[in-house]
Amino acid sequence: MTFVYQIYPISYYDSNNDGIGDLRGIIQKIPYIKSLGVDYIWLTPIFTSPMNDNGYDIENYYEINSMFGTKEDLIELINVAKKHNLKVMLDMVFNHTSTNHPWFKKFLAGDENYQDFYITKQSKNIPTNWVSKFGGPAWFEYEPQKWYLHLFDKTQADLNWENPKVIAELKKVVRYYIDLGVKGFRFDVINLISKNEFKDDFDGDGRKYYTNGPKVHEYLKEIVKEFANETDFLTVGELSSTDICNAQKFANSKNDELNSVFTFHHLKVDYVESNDKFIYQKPNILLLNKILQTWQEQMQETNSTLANFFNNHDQPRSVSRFIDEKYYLQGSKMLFALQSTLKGITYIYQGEEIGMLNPNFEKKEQYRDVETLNYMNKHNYEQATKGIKQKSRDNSRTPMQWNGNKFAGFSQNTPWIEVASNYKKLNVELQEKDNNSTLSFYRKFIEFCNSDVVLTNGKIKFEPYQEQIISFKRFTNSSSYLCVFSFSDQSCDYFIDGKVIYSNYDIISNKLQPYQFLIIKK
Ligand code: TEU
Ligand code: CA
Repeated sequence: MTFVYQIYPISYYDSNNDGIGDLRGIIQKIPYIKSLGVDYIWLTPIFTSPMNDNGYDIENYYEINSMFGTKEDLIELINVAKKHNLKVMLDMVFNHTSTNHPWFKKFLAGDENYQDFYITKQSKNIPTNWVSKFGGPAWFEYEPQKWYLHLFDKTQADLNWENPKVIAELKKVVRYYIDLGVKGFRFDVINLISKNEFKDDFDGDGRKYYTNGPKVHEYLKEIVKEFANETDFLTVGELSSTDICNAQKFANSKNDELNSVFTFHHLKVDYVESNDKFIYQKPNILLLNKILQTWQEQMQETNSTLANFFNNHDQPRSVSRFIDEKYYLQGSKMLFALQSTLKGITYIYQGEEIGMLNPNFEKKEQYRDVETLNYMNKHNYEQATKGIKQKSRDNSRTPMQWNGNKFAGFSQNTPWIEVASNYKKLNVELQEKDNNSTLSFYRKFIEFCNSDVVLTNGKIKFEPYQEQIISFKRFTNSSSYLCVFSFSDQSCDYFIDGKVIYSNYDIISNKLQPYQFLIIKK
């Protein structure tokens, strides 16, 4: 099996005590990362950037942001990782660049070579009624009656992939990093790159016109040619609001597109009713089961690979989201067992391996994320607090909790975002000493999965849903497991038919304990 560890560098480990995590900090932690048993590390963007969207607004693809370090630091990181048998993946943000990028500046200055680099329109009124993913209109009027498209922040201008020069430039970027020794890429919102119908959306926010556009697979295949012959190479595409049919193509087994894909339907189970993620809602487990089943079984049919995850830098902490925090120890183990026994590649987001929780920020001033700040500007904070606390992207961006010292051992100086106040109880150092901790469980479970043929190669088939219980079979021709996951905070009756080979509880009875999981050999 393949396990990938995602690092959000700004919050991982600060080696020079300026309050900002950096590449040399990651280098120091490589032995720790390797001790988890993972195969790859994925770093979210580390390139020069004004940091309006924490690096997803890239100013220069070839330069390392000085707050993170230098090109030499990156090379050293790749080499140290390699010595530990770890491969490094970088994050390629190719749907847009920062408006500070020289291409954009040349475009604005009227340079002929750059007039077709971005998606621009001339019109008296706003070209379409599309809504930016961070709120507000998706077009910016940079000169009277001239507009550029920005599906995200207004400082993130959408590139025009219709222009072959853009594709040629982006191919150079991937080549440059492959030559440095990088062994994979994560492609940011890669299914949004093809846009050709610029129409008003009367019953939506415009996504139907720019998601999985007509040339998206053609464009991607062109980029992928650049690393078709690389070995041990792993790519994952982030797919925004995708359908299964397109996801199957992106992650097909011919390897002419991507090796795997992230989709988000399973993490919208706590905002289906309102369609506004900042309105507080409890997750709907019935729906979670249905989405996991549909995606797992249908991707399997075409031999397409899913990237399985419950956490990343855009999502609240999964334990706070799905588990009553009273049971965080058992719950964190159950969630990891679920995501690793599904078929596909398992992604672990920093801090998840110690069961980090949402920080529960009380004050407006504690938040940093552009999406959250935009939302706060438009809504009454007192009324929206509960939802913001539950869903803000800052929930996962607080510093990694290394130990019980000041600032959780992340830095000796005030970090760029506050440390969650629970760090004295919840940190790596304590969990290293505890054989029953979430951290110890992650290590053991990864080893177990890697050594198990059924989990590595077996097929998957879901069982009928029972109140708060998700279960499925993993099986080969010769063996079969029933994997059972309780999302209930109560114990409930459950008849075990077979031998339990793994659980997060010592108690095995005819009752499932709160958040118990079982792997049962038939
Ligand atoms: O995210 C894309 C995306 O659509 C979301 O996960 C996004 O955070 C969410 O819709 C907001 O509600 C990617 C990156 O992971 C994210 O950090 C960037 O902000 C975004 O692209 C723009 O590059
Ligand atoms: Ca630093």
